[in-house]
Amino acid sequence: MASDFVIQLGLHQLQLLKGDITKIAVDAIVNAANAALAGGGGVDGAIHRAGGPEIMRELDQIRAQIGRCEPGKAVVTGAGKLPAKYVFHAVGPIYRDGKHGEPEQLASCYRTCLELAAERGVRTISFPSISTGAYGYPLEEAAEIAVRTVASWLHDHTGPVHVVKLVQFSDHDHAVYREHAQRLHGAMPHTAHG
Ligand code: AR6
Repeated sequence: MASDFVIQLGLHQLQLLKGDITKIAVDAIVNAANAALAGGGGVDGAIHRAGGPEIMRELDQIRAQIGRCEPGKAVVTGAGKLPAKYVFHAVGPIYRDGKHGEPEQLASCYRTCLELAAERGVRTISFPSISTGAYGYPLEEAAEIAVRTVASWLHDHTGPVHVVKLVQFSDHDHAVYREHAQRLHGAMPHTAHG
């Protein structure tokens, strides 16, 4: 799958792609999970279907140890049959009005997963548009947070994480992300293609 938009940040790349995240080979795939780590619909359902039952078995063990995973945090499993080594199950905020810590929690999902990636020597990582489906986060705001948080983290960190793919499931979502990435490109010292 061709990358539609790339921001080059030194040695690192932020890519925007439209597609099914379960089909894109990376070292780590981020899931948009729930606090119960119980599986569900949307991208969570797609990841468990494609990855197979092994992922839920690992989550059962994690749940037995920690109970819930609070919004803004993430837990790690293997990736089963997915084309990846790890799945990072990040719990996005359920959107209320944006005044209950949702922006901070959403940004924390991206940062936490990037930290988990760096700790594990992950070079390539893909994210879905966390919280913008069932959890109702307005897409424009979520796209701005996703693009800004990842770009700023990449800008500030040297290390193993080289390519971050933000994956949108629809043309409309992709166009919105692209608009925000282009705006950011104008504001940051780097080169972009696409
Ligand atoms: N590849 C990439 N993106 C996808 C895919 C896919 N295969 N399938 C859906 N999306 P959502 P949330 C997009 O609802 O809002 C679950 O039940 C989708 O179009 O999956 O964080 C969990 O268990 C949307 O843009 O996640 C939680 O209970 C984006 O992924 C709850 O939903 C996120 O939508 C989490 O809600």
